[in-house]
Amino acid sequence: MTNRLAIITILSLAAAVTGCTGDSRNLAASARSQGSSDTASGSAATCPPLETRDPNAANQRPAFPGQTRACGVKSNVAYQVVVLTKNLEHPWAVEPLPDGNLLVTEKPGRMRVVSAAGKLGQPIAGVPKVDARGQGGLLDVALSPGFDSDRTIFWSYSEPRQGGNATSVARGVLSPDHQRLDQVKVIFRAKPIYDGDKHYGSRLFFDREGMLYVTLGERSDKPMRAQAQRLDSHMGKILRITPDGAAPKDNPFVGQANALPEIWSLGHRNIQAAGFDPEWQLWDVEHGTNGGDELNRVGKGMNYGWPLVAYGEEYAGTAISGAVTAREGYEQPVYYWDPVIAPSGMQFYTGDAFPGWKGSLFVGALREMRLVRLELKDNKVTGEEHLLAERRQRVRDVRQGPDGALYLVTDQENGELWKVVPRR
Ligand SMILES: [Ca+2]
Repeated sequence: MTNRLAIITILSLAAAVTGCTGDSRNLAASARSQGSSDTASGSAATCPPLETRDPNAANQRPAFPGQTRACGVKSNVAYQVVVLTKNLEHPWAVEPLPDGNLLVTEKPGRMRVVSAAGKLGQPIAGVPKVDARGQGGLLDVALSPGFDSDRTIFWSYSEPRQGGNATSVARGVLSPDHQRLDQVKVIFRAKPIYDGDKHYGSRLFFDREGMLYVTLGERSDKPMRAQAQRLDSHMGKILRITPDGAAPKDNPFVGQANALPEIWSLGHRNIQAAGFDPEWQLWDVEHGTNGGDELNRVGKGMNYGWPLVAYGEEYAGTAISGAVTAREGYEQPVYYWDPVIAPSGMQFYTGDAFPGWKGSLFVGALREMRLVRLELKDNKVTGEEHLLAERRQRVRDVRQGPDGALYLVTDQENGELWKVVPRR
């Protein structure tokens, strides 16, 4: 109890000293000029960093200035939080619908629509059975690019399989009364099957060609880690498939012997946050081990390192066996968190409701129980701000609605759905 109180006190203090005072643009500009002229490795202490606690992995060094512990910045945006409901059981995803209602998933295996006013709809019929043990369950949901006319949605889940489970993707047509899903079809089944309960990924989102991206974890257990580097496994990958689940011909490993054609990028650990920026550049924020959560700018066919190249250390405090923090041929993260935040859900903000947040990358934090806001410039992180920490809830997903509001769900037995709007 004493330890727990101490931890809460430390976290509260950390939240209280969020950032530094002054103009965030000046701080960011200062960091940029320093970053471009100083290529030596080591600290980029051009301004007070937001993170001041001891790192998890004491001896690791960033590959370039600004790769971790960015300047603390304050957007000074006036917002208020409307709690739409407190009655969701471990919600995993929120997807704003064009009509202002919100489609949400709950990890135990339910999907429902919450009205714009916060009224909880009945569980939608037609969702296939999920394996909800551990980190498994009903995961992400995405709207078809043609949702307005086809009313089709896609969702991911840990599917019970013979001998274990694995992440699958299904699609179905949402009835106009939000009561049921019709024409339900499993379009993709990741392999191999594994008897575990961790690191399923997964986020779903479409590119401008109408291809569906699926992010996957490597199933966490040490014997499974190497799968992230194997092209004959879907684990620890970002995949790109058609809405029917087929591999597009222009995927990077199509035609390569012993390579699965759905793979877009490899060497990922567990991705529960990913998406496109306004210029259609793909990004992910993935769970590392202690001291190794990372933001990546994802390229076609690129290798993000895990478990050979990674920041962080084992949860027991020992080095990750066989891993280094940098190696030729493996992509460096744009940014890493040490200590970790445990990222889930992300959104590049493009709305008009909050002009001061335009261009910001929002990331949900489970362990740190807050919403992380990053400022980026020239593909580097120039500022970090933490919001909503006073609410002390694990943020599982963050999405922008058509109204420019931000919608968040929190990972609890009595999980909440928040709408963040400008303060009147
Ligand atoms: Ca990496």
